[in-house]
Amino acid sequence: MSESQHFLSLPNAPVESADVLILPVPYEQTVTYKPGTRQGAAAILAASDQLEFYEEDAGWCPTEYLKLSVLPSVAVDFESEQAFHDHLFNQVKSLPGDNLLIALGGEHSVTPEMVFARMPDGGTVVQIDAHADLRPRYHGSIYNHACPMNRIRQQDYELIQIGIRSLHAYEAALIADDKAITTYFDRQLQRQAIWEAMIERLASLKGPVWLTIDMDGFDPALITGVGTPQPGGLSWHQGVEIIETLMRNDDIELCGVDILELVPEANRVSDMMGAKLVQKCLSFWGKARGFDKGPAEGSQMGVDDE
Ligand SMILES: [Mn+2]
Repeated sequence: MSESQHFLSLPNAPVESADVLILPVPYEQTVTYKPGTRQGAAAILAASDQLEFYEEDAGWCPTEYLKLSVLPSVAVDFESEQAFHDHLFNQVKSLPGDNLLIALGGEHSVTPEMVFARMPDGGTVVQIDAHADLRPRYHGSIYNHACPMNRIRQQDYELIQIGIRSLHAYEAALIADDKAITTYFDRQLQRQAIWEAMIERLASLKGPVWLTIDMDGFDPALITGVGTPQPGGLSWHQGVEIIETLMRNDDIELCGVDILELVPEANRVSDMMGAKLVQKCLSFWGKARGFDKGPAEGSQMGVDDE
């Protein structure tokens, strides 16, 4: 029994009427290097206490209009990896649609079941990550956190990878062969023309889309709190530009976002970055969908704003 959790310390709206669902998935079973990602979701929610209601990029207070609900954490103690993943699928499948789902990890192995549950008719997965995560198995398991994008490709979703800078030769060959995978390697993105082409690709996407953010996609000088850090990576502003581009694209149906692989650290910088990523998502998403012109009945109404 976990006590209830909150975003921005706001009261949780009823699930059925919430515009934004935040789902903690504190699963850590297959990590290979630095442990602690099971604490990631709780740390992001704790850090969110320190955010302002006002979101400075879109220039509004999203929670004046958006109703948020932080759901109970997904149960993670099961006899097998498969049993957990089946449970996760059913749990996500049972949620109402027509809202923004933001899942907080936990390790990267949790993405496929959420995509399968929330985006059953196919679509595009946009992945921010240092690692390709395209291994067919790792340490004997298809559920390892090195494998989720392979599982997603097996179900025929298109894949756009951003920031990749660590991969097996097998994964490099797969990327070269598979026309449904577009990989923007980290080093290439240092060239402005390639960065702009990537942003243009995101701006012109259509149909169902899932955004998966492995926090190690960012520069570890910016966010040290990840399980498998790699030098290089996205800057904060590059990350925000990617999120803004996707959230403002009206031609896509955004089926969900996940923010994963955070390993909280004592300095709390990484935790705050996770919290602020959540805020950017709901701000750009809400503004692009005209919530600011609707009734001011969001979660912060009636709450002391000091
Ligand atoms: Mn990953």
